[in-house]
Amino acid sequence: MTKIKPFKEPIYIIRPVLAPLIQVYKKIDEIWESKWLTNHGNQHKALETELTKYLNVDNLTLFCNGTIALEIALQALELKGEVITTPFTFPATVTSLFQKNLKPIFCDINPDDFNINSDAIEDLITPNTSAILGVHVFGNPCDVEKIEKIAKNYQVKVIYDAAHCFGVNFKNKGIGNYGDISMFSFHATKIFHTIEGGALTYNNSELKELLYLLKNFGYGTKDEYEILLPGTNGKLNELQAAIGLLNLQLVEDEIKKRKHLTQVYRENLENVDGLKFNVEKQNVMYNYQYFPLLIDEKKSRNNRDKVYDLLKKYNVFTRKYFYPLCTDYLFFKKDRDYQLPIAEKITTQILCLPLYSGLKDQDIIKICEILISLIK
Ligand code: T4K
Repeated sequence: MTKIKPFKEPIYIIRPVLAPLIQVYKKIDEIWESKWLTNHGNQHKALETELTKYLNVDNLTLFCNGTIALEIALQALELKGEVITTPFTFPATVTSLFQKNLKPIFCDINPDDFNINSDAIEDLITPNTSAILGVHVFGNPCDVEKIEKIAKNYQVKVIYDAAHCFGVNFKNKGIGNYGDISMFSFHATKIFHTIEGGALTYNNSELKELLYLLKNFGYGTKDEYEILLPGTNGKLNELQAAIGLLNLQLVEDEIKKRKHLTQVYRENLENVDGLKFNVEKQNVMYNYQYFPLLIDEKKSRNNRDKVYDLLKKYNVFTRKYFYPLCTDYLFFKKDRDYQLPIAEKITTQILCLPLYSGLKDQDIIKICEILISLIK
């Protein structure tokens, strides 16, 4: 330990955005008054409308969380066989494939943005491939244009896990416009949240009715006793939708503050040998959901795992998103020799530092000082 004193209170990777309680009480009042708690009530309708506008998309359907939303997306597109995806993601991306009896085929990632390497996708396509499932990791858009070309050529679908991407734009278009379907997560740890929640965005408006059926037990809208499809319960309730409406008013400010704090991190860490963070790309409007960096074990006094443990002694709780790789899950049986050198390297070096609007410049500067003392 160096002479730097630990933080008095724990600093977590993220703290949820919290709307003023007085506004929350007002919303609860409204909901109580309406006696309508779930099953697509007024709050739900209003949130769907507002989010469609905010995310700049044609169609949007709300869900109880991002994982269920993704599973339903796979079902709605009637995918079969193999889906090409990334091993560098949160378990939900890949477990949703297992849930829908789809076989994940893992593609390596780019060293600079940690997204699926679009140049390596074609080699993995077989007659059994039905889709490409890309993840816009940490809010960095995948190579959407190349992926679209490949998908057209091979007649496969494209789904994006945009869990980290609320408010991200690429070439002046909301990121949810790319691919056949995109999934957003509204978990409490996300820049915009409904405590738990999620959404699918899509260009084909014909999907709307199907998605509604699938998230509502398969109940038809015409005959209330008719079950048309093997659906599930994927509904977002009125309280969650109301929290979303309140949080939507806070999101711009949250992004602005995080952008500033990200700048403070960058200024304090940019010349530290052994640390690397990704460069912002042109044509992208970021949301600053996370601040990921790589720790090069050859240049640092401590490797990533050691740094992660030592930071805890200073009351700084970072996260190794994403470690382990999905190919290392206990239940995953490798039936082929995957070549994933970049993903294997990145997963041992990645560390996401605390980033949320409640942090002050001095907090970030102190985190940087501690970090540098552990690296040099
Ligand atoms: N795809 C991707 C690429 C994803 O990253 C995710 C979720 C999904 C799909 C699935 O979407 P959802 O089904 O969740 O909508 C967290 C989130 O739970 C998870 O939603 C998120 N990705 C993932 C990257 O992060 P954990 O296991 O790291 O969360 P947890 O509970 O350890 O929280 C992290 C820190 O946040 C805590 O140390 C303290 C703070 N925290 C957390 C909560 C829940 C709070 O201050 N207050 C809170 O209420 O997964």
